[in-house]
Amino acid sequence: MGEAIDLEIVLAQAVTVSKPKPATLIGAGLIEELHDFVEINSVELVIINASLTPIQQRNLERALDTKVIDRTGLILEIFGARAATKEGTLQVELAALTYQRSRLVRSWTHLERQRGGLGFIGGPGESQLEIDRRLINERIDRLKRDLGKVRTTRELQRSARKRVPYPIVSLVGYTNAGKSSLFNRLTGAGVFVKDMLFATLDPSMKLLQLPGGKKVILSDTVGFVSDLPHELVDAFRATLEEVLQADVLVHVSDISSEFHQEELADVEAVISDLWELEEDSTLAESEKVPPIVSVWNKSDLLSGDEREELKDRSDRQDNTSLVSAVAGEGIDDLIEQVEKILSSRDQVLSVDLPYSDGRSLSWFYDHGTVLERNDNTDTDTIEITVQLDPIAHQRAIILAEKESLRLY
Ligand SMILES: Nc1nc2c(ncn2[C@@H]2O[C@H](COP(=O)(O)OP(=O)(O)OP(=O)(O)O)[C@@H](O)[C@H]2O)c(=O)[nH]1
Ligand SMILES: [Mg+2]
Repeated sequence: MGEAIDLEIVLAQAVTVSKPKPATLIGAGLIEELHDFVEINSVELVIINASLTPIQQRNLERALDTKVIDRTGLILEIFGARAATKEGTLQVELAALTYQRSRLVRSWTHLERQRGGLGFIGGPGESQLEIDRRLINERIDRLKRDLGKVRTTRELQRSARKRVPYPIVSLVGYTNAGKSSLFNRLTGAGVFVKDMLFATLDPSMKLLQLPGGKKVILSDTVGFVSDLPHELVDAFRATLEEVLQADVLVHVSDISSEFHQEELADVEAVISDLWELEEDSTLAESEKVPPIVSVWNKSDLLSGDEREELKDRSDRQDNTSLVSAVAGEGIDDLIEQVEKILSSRDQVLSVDLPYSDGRSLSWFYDHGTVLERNDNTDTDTIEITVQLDPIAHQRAIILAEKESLRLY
C-alpha cells in the first residue's frame, strides 16, 4: 500500500509477535535491529501494520528515532492523498481528527508531560490536554457543519459530473490486485488522448480511445482492504465517490493470491454496500450497480496447468478475462469485454446535415461511430447514420434542436 502515497520502500518485513509488549508491541531485540537499520539507511518513516496504542507509538518513535505510524495512520494518509471531492476531503479530515482525538484522551499523560505545565494559553485550570481537546472538538464541529452543506449540493454536483461527455470505466479491487499496473498497461495500449477539457483531471483518470473507436475515461481507484478500521468507513466511502459515477466497473483481482475468494467477496460486499447506500437516497431508477467485468490478474504467476484451467473457465464465464497486467496477456480480451458492454447500450440514429455545417459533422465523427454516409449534391446535404453511446445520444438531441437538424 505504501506506493500509493509515493513512499520508497526500503524494507518490508513480516514478524511474529508471540507476546505483545504493552509498552512497544514488539520486543527489545527487534527494536534494536530496526534501530540500526533505520540509522544506517536514514529511514524517515516506519509503518507498523497493526494497531498501536498512543503510548506504543510514542515509545517506538523514541526508540527508533524516527516517525512511526500504524495501519490506521497509513490508511488515513492514503485516503487523504486520494480524496478527490470536497466531500471526500472533509470526510477524511474528520476521520483523522477523530482518530487524533481518541489518541489524545488515552495518551494524556504523554501530552501533558511533553507540552509542559505552563498553561498560559488556556484559562485558569485548563490543562494543555483540555485545550487540545477543545480545539479538536471545535474543528470537528466545524467540519460536520461544512459536510452538511456540501451534501446538500451533492445532487447538483452529480448532475454536473454526468455532463462529462464520455463513459467512465473504473478499476476497482482489493489492494495490491494490480489496478494501477493495469491502468498503466491500458493507457499504454489504447491511444491516450490529450484533451484540453481534461487537463484538470487528476492523474488517476485518463481519457483514452479504445481500438474500436470509443473514447472512455479510465479511472484508477484506491484499493479495498479487509478489516478496515471502523472509524474509517465513511472516509473510505467518500474516496470512492467517483466510483459511483462509473458506467462500467472493472473488478481486478489477484488470481494467484491464496485468498482470492475472500478478496473477491470483500470487494463485492463493498460494491453492493456502496450502491445500496445510494438507493436509500433520492436517486433515479437508472442509478444501479453498473455492469462489472471481472479481471483475474497476475496470470503469469500461475503454473502451466492452472493457467490452462483458469483460461478455460474465464472463457466460459461471461464478462471475465484472465489477464497479466505485467506480461500483457489477455489485455485485448479485456478491452473487447468492455467494448461489448458499452456497445450494448448504444443507439443508432440518422441525421441530415447541411454541407455548410462542418462543425456538427465533425461533432458526430468525434462522439460516435459513423456507420454510413451519403453526400447528396442535389440538396447540398450529408446524410449520416451514426452509433452513439447514451451520453452522446442525449447530447446529439440537444445539438439537433439547437442547429435545427433532422434526426430519425
Ligand atoms: N507478476 C505480476 N505482478 C503484478 C501484476 N500486476 C501487478 N503486479 C504487481 O503487484 C503489485 C501491486 O500492483 P499495483 O498495480 O500497485 O496494485 P494496486 O491494485 O494498484 O494496489 P493498491 O493501489 O494498493 O490498491 C506490484 O508489485 C505489481 O508489480 C501481474 O500481472 N503479474
Ligand atoms: Mg493502485
